[in-house]
Amino acid sequence: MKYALCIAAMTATLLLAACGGSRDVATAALAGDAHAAPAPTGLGAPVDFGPPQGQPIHAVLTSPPHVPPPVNRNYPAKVIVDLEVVEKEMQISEGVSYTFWTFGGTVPGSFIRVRQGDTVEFHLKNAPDSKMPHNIDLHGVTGPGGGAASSFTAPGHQSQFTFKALNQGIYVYHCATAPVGMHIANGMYGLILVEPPEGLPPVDHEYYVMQGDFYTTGKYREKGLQPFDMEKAIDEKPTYVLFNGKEGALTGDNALTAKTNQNVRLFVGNGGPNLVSSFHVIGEIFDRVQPEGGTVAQHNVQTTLIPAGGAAIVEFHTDVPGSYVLVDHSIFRAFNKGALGILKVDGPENKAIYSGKEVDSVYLGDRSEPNLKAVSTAATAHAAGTLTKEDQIAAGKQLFTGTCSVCHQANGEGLPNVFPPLAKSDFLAADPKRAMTIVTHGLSGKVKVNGHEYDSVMPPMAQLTDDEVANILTYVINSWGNPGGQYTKEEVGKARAAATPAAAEH
Ligand code: HEC
Ligand SMILES: [Cu+2]
Repeated sequence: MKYALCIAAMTATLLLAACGGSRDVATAALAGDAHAAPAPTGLGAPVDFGPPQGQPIHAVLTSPPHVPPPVNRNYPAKVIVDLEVVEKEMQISEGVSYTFWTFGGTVPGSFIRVRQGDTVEFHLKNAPDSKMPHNIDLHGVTGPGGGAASSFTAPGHQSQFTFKALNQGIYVYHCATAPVGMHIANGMYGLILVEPPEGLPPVDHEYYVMQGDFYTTGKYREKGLQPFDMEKAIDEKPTYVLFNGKEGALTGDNALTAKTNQNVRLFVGNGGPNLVSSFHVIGEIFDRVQPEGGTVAQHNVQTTLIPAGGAAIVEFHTDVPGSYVLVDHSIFRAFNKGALGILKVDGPENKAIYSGKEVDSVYLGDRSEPNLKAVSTAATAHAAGTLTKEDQIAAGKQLFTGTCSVCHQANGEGLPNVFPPLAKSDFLAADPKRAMTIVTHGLSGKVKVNGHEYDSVMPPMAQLTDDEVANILTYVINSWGNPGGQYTKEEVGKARAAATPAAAEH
């Protein structure tokens, strides 16, 4: 019938080609090409791996950055996955909390690992204290909605559906309950690995890293419980771009680890909801990448694109010890929105490959620190009305590191002819209040500090909140032989609002 229609329409050569083309594909599939050995590429009906064998197996689920062990099986099994949706308040940044919606209590959700051909019996539970219904759409599922319609689950209920893992690969799963964007923005995504029948080649470390963009009503690092901002989400203007749902989830004490001379495999997903990730590890070259989670591998890759709702398998060998920085190379996201993690490689130097000299502290600043405890202490004290000068100095010191120290140096001495000193600065002492305008609006033009002239530009530190600026300046004015004093959040707010750039003629 279709063929007859084609002939009837066969007035243009183009159409003829189109009809003939589609028929070739159909014939090839019917002729049984697809029933040969599992083909990594090409169209056609899937290989029938046969019914599940042996006893049902309960899937091992892991929290990020951990990955369950290889399935290590040479037959298809029935695998039971038990996943609970939990809505909970967690830290998104030091001193900043957010009500996340999670698969398994973490962002990203629990990592699921099965083998191609497995029959997966999926149990989705929604905790009784949830406020919202949720469901799950697994990109590794063949079937309408990837399981979404069959898994719609009200608070205090559970649903069950079964699917056969027909295609191997690394797949994103996510909640698909309306408003879908909001459920994803709140952290409802994770990864499921469908191993090829023969498994993946063994490596020394496997890690689970997933990027996501987050939208809060407050600014980046604004303290307290921050609600979701729908307008920012629609405008695709995230407040945070993060690996594993929290600023610092992969830095300091939480850094990923490896030794030199090891093979590392990262399963890197991107939950979105909006941004595409330019995933890069500073100082490493990916020896092998399976872009988009597909079967064809790329080699010698510097940066790999990970679409929202996509994932990649990234592998490299470690040669030189040191800290390797995972970033979204859309780089403001890394240094100003949180998309930054560390892989710490320990072992003997390899001078033949790399000579040495670490510049971590300056490059990463406070983002390589395990935490900003003093900062949240000060925020809590401020909220309670008990903030002391000592709290401010302690918090200011933390914030100074990495924000101001990048230029003015950790000891406040600056760099000759480039960055003026803050230590014993006569310019600062002459008018301490002016410093609030300098930090909030920047400074340019000629300035004379301690007898030396500087003619450069300090950009406005607009990412800092009023209380952060007050804390930093209170620290500065009480350090390195400066005259002492105190700044308040309110004063900084006024200086910011005055909106006239600092005059520099001195
Ligand atoms: C990107 C580099 C850079 C960063 C980051 C930076 N500054 Fe500056 N800062 C400068 C430069 C350059 C000048 C001099 C500008 C000029 O020549 O007009 C300056 C001048 C100043 C001055 C007046 C001159 C002096 O030495 O007393 C103060 C005060 C100051 N900065 C404080 C800060 C504080 C506090 C921070 C952190 C919140 C900070 N700066 C972050 C580059 C920077
Ligand atoms: Cu949901």
